[in-house]
Amino acid sequence: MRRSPIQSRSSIDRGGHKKTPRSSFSSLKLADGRVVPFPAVMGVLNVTPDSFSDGGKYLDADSAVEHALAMEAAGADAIDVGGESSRPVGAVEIPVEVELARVRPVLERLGKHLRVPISIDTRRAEVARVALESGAAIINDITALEHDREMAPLAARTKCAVVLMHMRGGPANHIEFARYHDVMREVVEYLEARGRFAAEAGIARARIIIDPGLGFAKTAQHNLKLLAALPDLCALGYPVLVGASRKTFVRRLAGPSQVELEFGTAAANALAIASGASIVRVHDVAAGVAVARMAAAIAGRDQRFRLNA
Ligand code: PMM
Repeated sequence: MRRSPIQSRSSIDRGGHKKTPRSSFSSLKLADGRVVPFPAVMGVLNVTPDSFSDGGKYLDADSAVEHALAMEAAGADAIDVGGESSRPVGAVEIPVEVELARVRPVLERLGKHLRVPISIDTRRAEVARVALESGAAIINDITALEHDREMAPLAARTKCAVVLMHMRGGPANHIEFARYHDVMREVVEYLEARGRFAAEAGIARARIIIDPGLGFAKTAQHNLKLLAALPDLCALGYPVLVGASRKTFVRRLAGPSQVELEFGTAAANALAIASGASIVRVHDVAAGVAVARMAAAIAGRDQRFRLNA
């Protein structure tokens, strides 16, 4: 019988304890020579009127750029700019021109002012192309290069890094597709296949990042199972990005107040890093950096945060 990728990779030590597989990557090396050390904190900059947690706050370019610079000063290792909302209920599909009009002025200015890499959160090659021309180095594609067939060749040609996220359906209707026989197995198998697709399209393996897509066609139970199964995802051999920040399942479990949401996010991120995640995508960068430092040190992944003892 053919063994599944999960079975064949699960690592049980002699005492029968499950070991956390270590990612073989300690950093993301970008084609321009910049290095993003892991665990890394990616700050979210949504330039949308309706994103779930920060919709409407950074619509004008001045406040968006100011916020990006503040996140960099707070220790963000990358800034993820998005112009299309994917909130679980009520997201509106927008034409590419609208997405471009939102992100272009922000990207042009960030390209000149930001030292840390810019990531563009888009599923459209046209938007990604404009972002890369403005200096972006990472394409964060919530459809794992499926939505736009030009995306993979663009990424291969420009040698940028890519985030391949698991989702079903589209940004506006994904929650209708939150049905699985075995969510962990299905997500792992999907991301393994998309990683292979990206590599075959010519994207360097070391610049492929995978993401279980918490909240995208997932119920709270699905998200919890995926977080618990992160070591199996890490065992695929790609850096893993986790986006738990302020998502609905955190709101439901930890509570809706600002403090509850931030602590709930912190708990998810700490456990994700302890389980091998390489990048956490967050709204509150200062909190994310503190969590990354602490969790990395406890998990023995403290390459940047070593104490001088
Ligand atoms: N979540 C959102 C948007 N983009 N990209 C990746 N790779 N992973 C995520 O989990 C993710 C994403 C939605 O959250 P937001 O509206 O708070 O940005």
